[in-house]
Parts: sequence; structure tokens; C-alpha cells
Amino acid sequence: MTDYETLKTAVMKGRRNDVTTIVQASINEKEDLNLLLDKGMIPAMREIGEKFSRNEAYVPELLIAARAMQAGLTLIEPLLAATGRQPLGKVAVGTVKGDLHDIGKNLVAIMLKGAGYEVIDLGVNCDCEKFNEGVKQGAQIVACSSLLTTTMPYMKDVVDYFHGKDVKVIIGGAPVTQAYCDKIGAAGYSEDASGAVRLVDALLKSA
Ligand code: B1M
Repeated sequence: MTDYETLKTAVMKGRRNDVTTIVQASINEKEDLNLLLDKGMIPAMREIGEKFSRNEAYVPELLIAARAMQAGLTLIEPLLAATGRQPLGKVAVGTVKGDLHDIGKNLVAIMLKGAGYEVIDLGVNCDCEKFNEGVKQGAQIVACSSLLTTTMPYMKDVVDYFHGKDVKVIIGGAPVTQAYCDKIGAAGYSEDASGAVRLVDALLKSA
């Protein structure tokens, strides 16, 4: 029987091989894979994300935890798809037009996946039409990332593009602020990746 605390610690510490071994053993034993996610891996990513928000963990730790999480997910995902586990919701993430920075966006995507959301990763340099592709695939939320003061204004184009449509646009990235979010009428802003998870949780709960 899987020790979920051991699995959680292995993800948080970024011990990819340990995660793979534990997850594979659980699969071999035909254990409930939802429990692996709900009691081990997802709480691990949530906790490391919270530590990151409190400056108790840093980008490299987040990335190695994410890599360990991904190693486990790679084993579990096809099996879960076959059992029909429902994701909590669908989010399209992308870095806005003109901007090629993707490390923060990738962290947001990983944290959302880790929290149980289905993520459509649209990549970098996304224009409104590209974001709309995510919406056409069922995304209820569009999460835009920008790292440059020159690309940040494009977030308003995205907000305006989806105005009146049944989709919420949320924004983040180093130069972005809550004041900017309020100014352009986005549905929400978060400072970091775990904040993005909390924001999506709140927006989908209130929908
Ligand atoms: Co660039 N770059 N860069 N760069 N780069 C910055 C952003 C810069 C601040 C460096 C500097 O001058 N001090 C500066 C921007 C200045 C400004 O606009 N005010 C800059 C510049 C100028 C440029 C170029 C123009 C340089 C040039 O070519 N002359 C060029 C632009 C290219 C382009 O995009 N068109 C450029 C290129 C690059 C590299 C390709 C070399 C590389 C990117 C590699 C990659 O991403 N694959 C790069 C890097 C690495 C950086 C720095 C050093 C690090 C960015 C990073 O990854 N941070 C950066 C300086 C810095 O930030 N100290 C810099 C780590 C990451 C985890 O943080 O992305 O902020 P961040 O994401 C956070 C939060 O912001 C938030 O969550 C994440 C995790 O907590 N978040 C969201 C992000 N997106 C979110 C979306 C959400 C919610 C939260 O949705 C709801």
C-alpha cells in the first residue's frame, strides 16, 4: 500500500526516480490512482507552491518538484484517461504576442495541472486568435503571461477580444500588477503560480 506522505515528500524534494518507483509500484498493485494524486502528488505541488509564495522555496526547487511531478503524471495520465477522471476545469495558458518568455508560464501550467485542472498550453507569442483556439477546445479560463513592459499592453487586447463571451481572462507576469488588472478589466491577477491556482479555484467556484 502506497505511503502517500513518502510520495508527497519525494515530489516536493524533486526525487524523480523515487516518484517513478512509487507510482509504478502502485500501478502494479492496481491501487486507486486518484488517491495517489489527491493524497500525494497534488498536495505536494500545492505545498511547494505555497512555500514559493512565502519565499521559502525558489524557482529551481519548484522546477525540480515539477519535473518529479511530471514523471509521475506521465505514468498515471494514460491510465486515468481510460478511467475517465474528471478534471476540475479547463484552462488555456499562453505568453502574449511578441513575448517569448515561457518559464513562468510553464510553472503556472504545471501548478494548475498539479492542482487537478486540464491545461491547454498554447505556448509563447500568442495572439487573440491563438487564445481563442484554447477556448474552442473548452477552456473556461484564459491565463495570459507577459514578462515585458512592451508586451503587457497586449493583455488588454485579449481582455477586449473576449469581452461579452463566456470566458474569463486572468493575467500575470513580472511587470503585471493588480492595478493594471483593474485598469484593463481582466477577471483576475496573480503574482505567482500558486496564486494562479487559487485564482482559478475561486473563479470557477463562483461561476
Ligand atoms: Co528576458 N527580460 N528578454 N529573457 N528575461 C526580462 C523579463 C528582463 C526584466 C531582464 C532585465 O532587463 N532585467 C527584461 C524586461 C524589461 C522590461 O520589459 N521592463 C527582459 C528583456 C528586455 C528581454 C529581451 C528584450 C532582451 C533582448 O533581446 N534585448 C528579450 C525579449 C525576447 C522576447 O520575449 N521577445 C529577452 C529574452 C530572454 C531570454 C530568451 C534570454 C530568456 C527567456 C527564456 C525563456 O523564458 N524560455 C530571458 C530571461 C530568462 C529573462 C529573466 C532573466 C528571467 C525571467 C524568468 O524566467 N523568471 C528576466 C529577468 C528577471 O525576471 N529577473 C528577463 C523566472 C520566472 C519563474 O518568473 O516569469 O516572472 P516569471 O513568472 C512568475 C510570475 O511572474 C508569475 O508566476 C511565475 C512563477 O511564480 N506568472 C504568472 C508568470 N506568468 C503568469 C501568468 C499568470 C499568473 C502568474 O496568469 C494568471
